[in-house]
Amino acid sequence: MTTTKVWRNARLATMAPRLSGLGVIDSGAIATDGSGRIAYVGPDDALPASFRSSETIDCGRRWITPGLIDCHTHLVYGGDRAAEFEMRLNGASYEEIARAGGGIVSTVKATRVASDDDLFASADRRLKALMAEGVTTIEIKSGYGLDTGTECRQLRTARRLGRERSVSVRTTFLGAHAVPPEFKGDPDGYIDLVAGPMLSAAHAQGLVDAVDVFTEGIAFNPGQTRRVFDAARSHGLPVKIHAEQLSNLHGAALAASYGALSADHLEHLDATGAEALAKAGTVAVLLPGAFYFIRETKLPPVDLLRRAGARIAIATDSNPGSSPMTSLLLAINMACTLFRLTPEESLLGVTRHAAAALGMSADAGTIEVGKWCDLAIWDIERPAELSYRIGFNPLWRRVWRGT
Ligand code: DI6
Ligand code: FE
Repeated sequence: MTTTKVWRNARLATMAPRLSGLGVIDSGAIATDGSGRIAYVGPDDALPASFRSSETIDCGRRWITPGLIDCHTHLVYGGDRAAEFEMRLNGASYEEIARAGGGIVSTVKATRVASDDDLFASADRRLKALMAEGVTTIEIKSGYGLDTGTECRQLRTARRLGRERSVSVRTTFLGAHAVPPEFKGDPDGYIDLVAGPMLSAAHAQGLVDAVDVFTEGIAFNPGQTRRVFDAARSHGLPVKIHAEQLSNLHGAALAASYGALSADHLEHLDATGAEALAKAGTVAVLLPGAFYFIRETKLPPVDLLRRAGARIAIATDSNPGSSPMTSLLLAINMACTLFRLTPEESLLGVTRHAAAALGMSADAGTIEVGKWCDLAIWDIERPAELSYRIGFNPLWRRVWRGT
């Protein structure tokens, strides 16, 4: 239950598009009316009289941003890959490990044998770490089940996190993440299952908000990607893509042609791909944790994306293989240090643009009247501190749907 509440004496980075830059209001107030949504945002001295007797939180001139949004995670899985980490440090590459039957498939085995409660408990610990840094919305993908039952179990666990914790969860079906052992050598046969009965079953249970494909040499080709996207379209579901992570298969442009919400990774994206994203309004999601963890050297073409006018979001890609990361603040620090995003771009990337990558712009991502009252209140002197510090958490209070 939410009640009428007002946060006063704060500096606001509303991220609202009609204000420039961060949408700063220097001496601001925010009120919620009990609906869990924002009823007033603006100058403190213009706070309507009706809110002046509400429960008041004096923010002591702290900064308030929208609650942060992690728009690309694989949070629910069994086991971990610390042993593989060791292997890599002894010389094996990510692709070699994947081809040798390690990589994603080893997490699939661990996920299939994990109980529902184990899946929930391990993901819950990771979720808590993200929430402690002000995350109020998170996307969680399947893709470590690769059979109908386990894919649905992953999505159900993700939805359960959303019911039991104070966070908004969006679930993405990623059946086309890797070819499971029982379809070894028959990726097309596996895509028959994914695009057919598997997606239908997950969707029929109401577990799917979007459909994703890992389009890559070690995963699925553009033709197979199309088949999954066509199936998604027939169910009326929006699509996303893992594209141009290790090579350029022109997956981003393909996804843009389906009006995808986002195309993610993008280290090997070219100018045509960047323009296709901008034109379609498909958000470019950069994942610096994976870039860092697999010691990638090809930088995503940030300048091409800027020049094309594409929106850029940043996420953790939290997963056991390529980005065992549960800090969105570290992700924006890396986006600035490794990818040379500006602090302003990086903050947009975990607020307004991250909301767009989830198709949630009407509810989240900015501090505007009518949106969910999801706030992060920070003990900082300027917003750039959020991407500047490394391993330091300046969160003072977190507000989800007004509480
Ligand atoms: N790209 C990635 O970086 C992760 N998945 C994907 O499609 C890797 C997932 C894993 O290695 O477990
Ligand atoms: Fe991913």
